[in-house]
Amino acid sequence: AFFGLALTRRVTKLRKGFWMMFPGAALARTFAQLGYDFILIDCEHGNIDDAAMHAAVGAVAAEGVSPLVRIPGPDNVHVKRALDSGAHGILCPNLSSVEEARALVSYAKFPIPTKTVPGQSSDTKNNASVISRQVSGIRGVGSPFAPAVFHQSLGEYIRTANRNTLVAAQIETLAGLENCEEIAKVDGLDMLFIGPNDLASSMGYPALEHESIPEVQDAVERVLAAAHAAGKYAGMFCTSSEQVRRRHEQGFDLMNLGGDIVALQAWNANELAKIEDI
Ligand code: 3PY
Repeated sequence: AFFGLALTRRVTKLRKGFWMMFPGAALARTFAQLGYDFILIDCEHGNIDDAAMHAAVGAVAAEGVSPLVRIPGPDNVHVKRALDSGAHGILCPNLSSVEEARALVSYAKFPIPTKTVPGQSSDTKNNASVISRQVSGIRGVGSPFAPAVFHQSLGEYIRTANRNTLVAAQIETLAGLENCEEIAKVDGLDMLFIGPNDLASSMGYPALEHESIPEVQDAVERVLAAAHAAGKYAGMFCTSSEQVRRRHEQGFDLMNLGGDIVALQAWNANELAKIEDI
């Protein structure tokens, strides 16, 4: 089990996934059928707009796989749009401070009722205690799409979404690194996910060389330790099965095995090289 996080009735673990930057429900469904636990739909750097995000989220969830959305930035509107599409979780890039982490969580969580409905006993379906141990936030009510993706009524979705949706923050700036221990402790934040290219960049190194820079690898260890010390998950961006295995053995909880564009380029480069003479 993925630290006991019940994302849906069918999905009980998130371990390895695939990174999607191209739009398309058919593409999303194809990736979801390959045996991954999650598909990350990248709305930060990917070519995926709002409508394409909705299509991909629905297609992935229908296969019993968790759709996670990387939002463009730490913005209430982005969090709302992603969760309203039915995403099982959000990944926020460039998170650098405790204040940003608290704000992110509040955008992702429905307000927890503090009062009961007049005339209803406290154990009715509106019972606030169902989610009282969860973090309260300012997420707006309204989407009919997320409940449909979760096969729930709107009321049921509102009562359970706070604990069924994952909130993950990318640590990929020097400031985020410096604050990672405190960020990890923020209630309602489930995961620190390392963006190694941006992290290396922010530390003054060439982005793509991160694997061979000891200072960056020390930073990776620091973020991993910070997440686990706070009882949270640690995620790592990977581009090969070797990296996924190494990061898994290092203790990371969630990794992606590269993504669509990388896979397409690699297959084409490999196959094309074999017919260079033609
Ligand atoms: C990074 O490596 O910086 C990422 O955010 C992954 O795309």
